[in-house]
Amino acid sequence: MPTSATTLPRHQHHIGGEQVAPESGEYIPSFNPATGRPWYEAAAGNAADVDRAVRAARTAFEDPRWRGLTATRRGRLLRRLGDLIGEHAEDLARCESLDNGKLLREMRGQLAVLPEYFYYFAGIADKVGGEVLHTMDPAIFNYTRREPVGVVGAITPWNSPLLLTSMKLAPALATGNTVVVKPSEHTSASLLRLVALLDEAGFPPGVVNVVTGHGRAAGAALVEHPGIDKVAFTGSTETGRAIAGTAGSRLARVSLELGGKSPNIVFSDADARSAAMGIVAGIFAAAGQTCVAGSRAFLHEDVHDEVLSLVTERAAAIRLGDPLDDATELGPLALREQLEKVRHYVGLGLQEGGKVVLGAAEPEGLGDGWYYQPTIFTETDNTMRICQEEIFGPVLTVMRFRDEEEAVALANATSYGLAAGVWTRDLARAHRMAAAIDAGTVWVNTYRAMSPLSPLGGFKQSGLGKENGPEVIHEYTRVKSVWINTSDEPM
Ligand code: TXE
Repeated sequence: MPTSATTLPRHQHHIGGEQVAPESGEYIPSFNPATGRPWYEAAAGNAADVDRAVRAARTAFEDPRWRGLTATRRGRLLRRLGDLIGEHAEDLARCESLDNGKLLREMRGQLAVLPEYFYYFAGIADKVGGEVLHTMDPAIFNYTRREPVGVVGAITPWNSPLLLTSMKLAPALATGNTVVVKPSEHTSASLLRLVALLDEAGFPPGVVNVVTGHGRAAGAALVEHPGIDKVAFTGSTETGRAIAGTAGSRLARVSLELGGKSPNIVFSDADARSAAMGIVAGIFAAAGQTCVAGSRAFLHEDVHDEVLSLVTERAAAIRLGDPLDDATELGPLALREQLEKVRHYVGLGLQEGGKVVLGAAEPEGLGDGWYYQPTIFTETDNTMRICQEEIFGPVLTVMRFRDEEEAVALANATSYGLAAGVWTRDLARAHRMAAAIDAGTVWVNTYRAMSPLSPLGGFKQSGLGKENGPEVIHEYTRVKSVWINTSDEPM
């Protein structure tokens, strides 16, 4: 890894199995959020770099070393990759923690399950097949083939690079596609390490390529490239909408995993303590920088004060600090811009008449890192901007409700529809709520549970298509219908 005059390590693109310097000669510094200081530079990709990567991916897609592999052999490669991720778990966890400030403890937990994503899709690889169908003519033998879509462009954000990219890579590779990944300009390091493991696992060169760089340069060039058959994106709704417009206008496929403003609803019959802990974990894990963050708590009026005080008490005790320290419960925000965004929204919440019962300040004594205290607003109204717009930080708004109908109305009164939590011991109510809430995931008496086995994806402005579970296979395959005349008669 060559170093610059500033002695920062330099990461290159990964194209066709090789490290490739950016055509522009330019690099982007990447910062450690716990110190506010840069720790490496990543290649600043442009359209020429993207074109090179897409060509490499197309060549690999046509290459018999990949195309000629049986699905079972592809599954074996994915299993090997899962094993290698397990063997390098500590290194990968540490790398991502340095890059985006996620707790090392949490990253270790994530790395313990990450191989399962590759194992699950390794198992699915040779179960993806077509169907034999009836037609109106008995002499016709009609069947469908499920084929890879081709070259996939994956664009991923900074909040969980390894996990969110793996959710795309595993199904894309299981079904025989090749991929060009454009990670966030803020967090390229862990993904580049993962891609080195793909080489080690034996994936042919060019099957997965990485072009690092800014969204408006490398990301936009990837979406516009005619050689990209499908774009798989995770990030903000605004960028997702722009990407869908560009990709859609050239009829490329798109799947989008976007923002959220997820409700966490506590009924009076719920276990108050579990619900309170679920609310705290739902919003303060990863400093609120998760797409499924439970940022709006709705508490039934009979338990409002009790649950709020449990939530506030636990949130006030959260230990902020160095994400590498095992005792830390809340690390820094991943980006300076994100810290500024949180400050802005907290100011807005105060202007709008929200009452702060906790936080609303930066902690002292933590150096130059981008830390913010867990913050709780009460006396909020669901129409306030802090209740409607994704803050993506440790900011919870709390509202009260009177009955089930009002809870549903408030929960659904948002442009988003990613996830929701419901806390109740009433089984019938749990099912009624699960049906009534307009969100792609509903958790009952738990929050943030996720698995490669179960589909994830938002409704409304939270996304398009699904990730994970058997559903995702449709996102990465195309169906061909084959008609064979089995008679000697011309038709
Ligand atoms: O996201 P972007 P940003 C939300 C969160 C955050 C806000 C901004 O609220 O505060 O988005 O974060 C690439 N064509 N979420 O600016 O822009 C970009 O380089 C092609 C929530 O980081 O969505 C990066 O790789 N690509 C979300 C990726 O898109 C483009 C997670 C995401 O960046 C592009 C992240 C373009 N025109 C942010 N512009 C969640 N809900 O999980 C940018 N990119």
